[in-house]
Amino acid sequence: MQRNRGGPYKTEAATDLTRWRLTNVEGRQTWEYIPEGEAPKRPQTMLEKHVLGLDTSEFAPDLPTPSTAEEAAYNGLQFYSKLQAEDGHWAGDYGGPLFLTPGLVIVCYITNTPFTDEQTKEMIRYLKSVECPDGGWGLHTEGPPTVFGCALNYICLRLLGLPPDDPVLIRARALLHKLGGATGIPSWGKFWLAVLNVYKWEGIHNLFPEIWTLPEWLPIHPSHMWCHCRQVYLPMAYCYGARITAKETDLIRELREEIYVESYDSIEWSKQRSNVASADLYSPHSWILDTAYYFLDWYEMYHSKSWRQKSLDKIYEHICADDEFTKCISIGPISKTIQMLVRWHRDGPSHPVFLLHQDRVKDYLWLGLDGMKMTGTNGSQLWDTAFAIQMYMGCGANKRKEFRDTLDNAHAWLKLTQIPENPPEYSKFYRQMSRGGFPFSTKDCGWIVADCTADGLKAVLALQENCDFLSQEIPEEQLNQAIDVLLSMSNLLYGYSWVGMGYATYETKRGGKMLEMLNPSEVFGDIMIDYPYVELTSSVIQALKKFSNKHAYRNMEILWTVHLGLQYIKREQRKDGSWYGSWGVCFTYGAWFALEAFAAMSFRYDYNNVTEEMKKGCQWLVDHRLHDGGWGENFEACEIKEYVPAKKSQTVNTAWALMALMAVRYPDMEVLEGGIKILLKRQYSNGDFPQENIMGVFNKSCAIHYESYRNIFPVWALGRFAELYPDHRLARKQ
Ligand code: LAN
Repeated sequence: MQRNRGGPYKTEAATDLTRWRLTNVEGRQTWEYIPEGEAPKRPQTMLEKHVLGLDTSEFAPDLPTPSTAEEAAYNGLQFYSKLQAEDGHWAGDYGGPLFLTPGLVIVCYITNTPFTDEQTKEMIRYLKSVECPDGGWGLHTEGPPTVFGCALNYICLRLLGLPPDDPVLIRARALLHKLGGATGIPSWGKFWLAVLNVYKWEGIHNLFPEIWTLPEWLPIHPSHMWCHCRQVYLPMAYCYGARITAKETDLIRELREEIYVESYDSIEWSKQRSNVASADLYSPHSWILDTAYYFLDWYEMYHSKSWRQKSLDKIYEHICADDEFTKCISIGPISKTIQMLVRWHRDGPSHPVFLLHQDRVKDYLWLGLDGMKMTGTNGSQLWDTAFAIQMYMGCGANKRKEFRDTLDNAHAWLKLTQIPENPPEYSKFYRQMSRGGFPFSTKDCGWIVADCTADGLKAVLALQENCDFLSQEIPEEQLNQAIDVLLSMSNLLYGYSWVGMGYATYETKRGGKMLEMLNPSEVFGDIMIDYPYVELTSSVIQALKKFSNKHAYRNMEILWTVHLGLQYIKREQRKDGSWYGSWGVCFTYGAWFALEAFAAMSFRYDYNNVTEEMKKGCQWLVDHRLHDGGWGENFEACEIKEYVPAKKSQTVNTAWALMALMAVRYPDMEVLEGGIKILLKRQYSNGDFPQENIMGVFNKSCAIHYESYRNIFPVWALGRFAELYPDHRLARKQ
């Protein structure tokens, strides 16, 4: 089935785009529409116009045509400075997954949380914009249609007010029926449909809320799971246990008639529990999981009421804690939405925490080129800003006066975003220490990530070591706290193999790989535990090394950690010399992180100490250039874990490959020239770059869009080339 490629693409606006304003306070991004008739208090900024696809020529006019990498990088930096938000961070679109907005719309429907007319129109526009070429929707914007995507987004549009005879819905319904109808929706979809009262709870395998009351030493206890998995199944189990179900309305009755092939009353619900359409299936149930379900489903028929209540109370306590720690943002969009539903159900619609949940819906709604969508987290603020700063510093921007404010403002924002305190009683809620760490998005969210901490720290160190004009400083003690966090996240103490030690994402690796046999999600891979990853390990190695070059704090431990980290990266290399990238598309992303780790550990071609792994890694990159001299990969590589070339080279993949090769000072200049020429050719005259294929991924199967990547990585690569090879004719004017 056909899929879309690339984007977001600008589509026809559903509202007057000139009336939208984006406010950025301490990283919190909110879009507001100024009602017709009311005069705007300020004109639109460059950032607003840019992300909405309006004319930005008054802010970002054409720049002198660059003929060298240095000039092109300079153009890119000038352009990107104009996109910095007023609070110092860089804001952008973080859409891509297509199973988020429907959940939110369902919860808002049930809890009577209104969207404004303009939000509604722009959400409808979004789903129309990302429809697959033959109709319907997939798991994400570059995926082929699935039952999950079609059923949820069909329902979403109906709840937003589209009539069933709208052409988009006619196409989606036909496709949904062709795929077998909504009975074959994967388990997370079954959950949403049951909550909305268009599917029976009986058609869902037991979500077993009681698991939360089992002893924590049991390997299957949720405290051993990956935090995202744990935090999603937590409120899901509550809804299941309490059977939270929407009140039947006419619309709900209509939906029951629209999304199934058979008549609603004739569906045998208990037979649908494991019914998952083949178009959706990525991780089939293991026989162990099926056996477990057999017993759990049997137990459900006779379950103890008091144990159930005790379990729900415990879950509720955990939900309250997460709401408190994250100011109702939660760790991600799914848990946020379901926790909002639970709080409404248990505490009532006027409870202050539910009201805060309603207010925090805005944080997840981004208005992009193609309409309004719920984003993968409440933004990618820290991640983008940390990389942006490293790009500026990598291009030597601190030497140009004109970028001082940009750098100073970003530094102030980074300072403010470092987490100042641990959540109260954090270990009771299976959290780890976070004081000193950096989150992926904002301080308010507060969930820290290992590589976000590492890259946040790298950015701060780069600024504080090289800019004498900063108006504030992050004191030594706080830098040390970031080191404390990073060392606390090492997997050494958790029995991970001594021959190497990789870093996981938000926490240490707490469970065995065997737990993956219990992955109930059907659509995602590797979600059960927090696995070690090449990218995260590399980021941490780089940060620790950079820190220990100038600071003596915990030096021995750092030495051990980086050594074992590199061993892990070596071990993860595939036979053909490549590294699989888990959070970016795909092998060029892996290669970039892996080779940077070697460089950080001072293994480089010009030091004459290249290892076999490095040679093979570089050779893999050289061998996988496309005919035009650049690099390009398609998202499918992430799913099948094999290299899949894109039709033409992609600037971001090209930049990653170049950064990797330059990091280790790969000596063949012709290879570098080929890539640099591509970047020079693709850049727009105002310093921006074209948006090409989607470059982010999670859990093997879902793509996610990082708007900043197309600006940051090409410019960083161009700047690195100009800094490293100043005498090269492509680098600088001779
Ligand atoms: C992210 C986004 C950032 C990403 C990196 C920092 C790039 C990575 O190096 C570590 C993992 C991390 C933090 C990450 C984890 C999973 C997230 C939060 C996401 C991909 C964004 C969305 C995704 C989340 C799980 C989406 C909700 C879906 C579920 C399956 C729960």
